[in-house]
Amino acid sequence: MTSVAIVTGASSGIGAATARRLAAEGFHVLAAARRTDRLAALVAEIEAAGGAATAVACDVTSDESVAGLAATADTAPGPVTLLVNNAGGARGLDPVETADVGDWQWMYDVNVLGTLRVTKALLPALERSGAGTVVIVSSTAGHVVYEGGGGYTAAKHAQTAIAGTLRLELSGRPIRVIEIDPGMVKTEEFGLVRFDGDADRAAAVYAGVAEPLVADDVADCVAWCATRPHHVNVDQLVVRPLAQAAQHKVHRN
Ligand code: 8X3
Repeated sequence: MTSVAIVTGASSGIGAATARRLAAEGFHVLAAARRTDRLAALVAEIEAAGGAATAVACDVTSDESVAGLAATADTAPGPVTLLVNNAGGARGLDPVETADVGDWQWMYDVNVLGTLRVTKALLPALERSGAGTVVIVSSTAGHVVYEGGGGYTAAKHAQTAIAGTLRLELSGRPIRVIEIDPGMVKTEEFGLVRFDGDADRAAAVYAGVAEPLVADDVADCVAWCATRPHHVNVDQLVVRPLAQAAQHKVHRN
C-alpha cells in the first residue's frame, strides 16, 4: 500500500520541492499550506508527472486548522509514515536592542509552535503505521547565533531542542526523529519575507555567491534521510553550499 507523507509549508521553496521529490519517490503526499491556489498548481504538476498528492489547506499557527490536517491524514489512502515539518520563516534582521516583538512572536509561532502543533497532531497516525518518521527542517541557525538574527536563531534553536527532546521521549517506539539543518538556501520567498518584500535586500544576501543551495538540494537531503531503512536514524544533517564554510564565512566573487 502507498505510504503517505505530509509536508507543511508546501506552497513554495523547500516545502514544494520536498513534496515533488517525495511524490517521485512513491509517497502519496499531503501538501499542506495556507495558499490553496499554489497547492492546486503543485498537485497538478505532481499528478502530471505520474505522482499522487492531495492539497490540504493548513495554517500551522491554528490549532483548528492543524486538527483538520490530522483528520485528512486519518482518511488518507495509506499509512502515514512521514511528516516533514517544513513551515517556517524569518522576519526582520534587527538587533535585540530594537527588535520588533511582533516579528519574534510570529517566528516563534510559525517555526516552533507550528512544529509542536503538527507533530502532536500526527504522532498517533505515525505510530499506527508501525514505522514513522518525523523530519524537522530547522537550520544552521539552530546551532549558532549571528548579529540581527536573535529572533530567528532563538526559534531555530527551539526547533532543534524539540527534535532532540522528541527523539529521547519516543525511545522504544517506532518513530524516528530527523533534524535537517540547511545553511544558505536561495529560495523565492525566504529573503522577501525576512525583509518585508524588499527584493534588493533579499538579493544582497546571495550577492557574489556562486552556487547557494536551492530548494531541490534540501529536498534531496529530506528524501535521502527518509528513505533509509527505518532502523537508520540520521539524527542531524547539516548542509551548506560549498561557498559557505561557516555561518559568517561565505566566499563571494
Ligand atoms: C536560514 C539560514 O543563514 O539565514 O535558515 O540563518 S540563515
